[in-house]
Amino acid sequence: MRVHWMALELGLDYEVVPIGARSGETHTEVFTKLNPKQKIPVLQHGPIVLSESAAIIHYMAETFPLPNDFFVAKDAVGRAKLNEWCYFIMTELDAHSLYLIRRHDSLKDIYGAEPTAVASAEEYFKKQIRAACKRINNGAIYLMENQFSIADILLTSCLDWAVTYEIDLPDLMRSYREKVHKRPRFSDAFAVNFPNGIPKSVLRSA
Ligand SMILES: N[C@@H](CCC(=O)N[C@@H](CS)C(=O)NCC(=O)O)C(=O)O
Repeated sequence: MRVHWMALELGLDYEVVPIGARSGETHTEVFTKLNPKQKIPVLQHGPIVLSESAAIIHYMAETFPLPNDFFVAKDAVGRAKLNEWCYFIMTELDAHSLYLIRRHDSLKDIYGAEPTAVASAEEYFKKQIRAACKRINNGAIYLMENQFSIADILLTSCLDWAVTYEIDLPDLMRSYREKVHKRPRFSDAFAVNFPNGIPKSVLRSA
């Protein structure tokens, strides 16, 4: 979703090669050569092959011309502030919290059920999201000087993910998410990434 959204924001003409997670398609010889971690997404751009959604969209932001409403860091401080958001979202919200819930709840048949860790990850997510609210300007639409950036793609995708897990969001995050969803390329990316709606395997177990 993150990579499609960024590609569409940039107006790129790109080829989609659908590879299903846990379908065996990430384990073929050809795919494993591209990404030995056997994970999607993967971007191929000429000789460049990249995995990790955050690294991919960061590369795209630095490689292709950005539309006028995109945030462009003017100096090291601007770049550091953007990185601060991106690392926070990818570690505290994505990897430590949501992905733990994914592995040990939605995918518990593969990774094992860990209800205590899942409950603790949900609380941790809520704590960190409340902390993040303190860094969002009330009234601003976007995270970086109120201009759209890769940090908004990462945060919105984590908020969407939390909502599919029925995690309550603070009002500020709810309205932030609603405003970012109004970007036309968001719905376009959703349609490309989830042509049949959100798959059941993404949902939390009952
Ligand atoms: N940190 C990685 C996570 C990628 C990831 O977990 N991808 C999942 C699908 S969303 C996957 O490839 N799962 C396949 C598997 O675990 O076999 C990123 O942000 O790109």
